[in-house]
Amino acid sequence: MKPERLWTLLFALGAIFATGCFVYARSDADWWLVPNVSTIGREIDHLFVIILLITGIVFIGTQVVLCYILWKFPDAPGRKAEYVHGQMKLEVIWTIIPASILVFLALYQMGTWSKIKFRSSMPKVQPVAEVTARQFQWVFRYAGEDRRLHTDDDLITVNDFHFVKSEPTVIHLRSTDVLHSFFLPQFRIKQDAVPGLTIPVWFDSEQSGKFELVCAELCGWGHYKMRGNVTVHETQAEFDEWLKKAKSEQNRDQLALANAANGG
Ligand SMILES: [Cu+2]
Repeated sequence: MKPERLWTLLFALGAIFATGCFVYARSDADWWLVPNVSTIGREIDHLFVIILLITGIVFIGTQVVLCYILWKFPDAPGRKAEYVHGQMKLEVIWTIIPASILVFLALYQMGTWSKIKFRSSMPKVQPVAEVTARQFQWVFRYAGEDRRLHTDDDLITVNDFHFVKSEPTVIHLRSTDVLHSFFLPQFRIKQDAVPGLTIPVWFDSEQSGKFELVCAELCGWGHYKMRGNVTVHETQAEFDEWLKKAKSEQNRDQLALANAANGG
């Protein structure tokens, strides 16, 4: 066998082996398949699968063609490379195909996008909290018993987000310094927090339990620690109970702070 062909064969086998190792090593990692718990997440996962299928077919197709060409046309003594100035027909074809795929994807995802992002499809409910991102934490301001934000009975928590299962939940997202990104992986929600803007974000959960919130926009040296806990309560009563308890703890802490400041 010609050495060029041997190299081609080794290259192809190596690529298959490396892909296999990668898939195997990642098959039980968390980010490989983060389970989805929201209703909208199913539609987003569906879009991901479609895109993965298209890019997967193209990737495998081009690799097969590449290997075939390496195999079929090895170097030979006296063989000169052919100079091709351009091929109008080919270039038109390989411009039109990707362009049509992109147009198809753009049209296909529009329904899902409008459901999540358009203000007109935002559920008509009071925001459960105002979320302020800052270097490097998430500050949550919950409406107290009066269910209105920016009143005296608001509850403030840091990196601790709570809401109720099955109900559409709205937050108002802000940033006080730089760009951050509010990312709830299990809910398939990702929204930039932009200084100067208050952006409503909505989502829901089909499961109660503990999940995580992370910042998905590199925002400075402490970006890696900008994460929070998400608790989805089974019922509104459970949420109210938590709110009441956290509120009394906050009042107690504030009283202790005030006493300390007064020297008592
Ligand atoms: Cu960040």
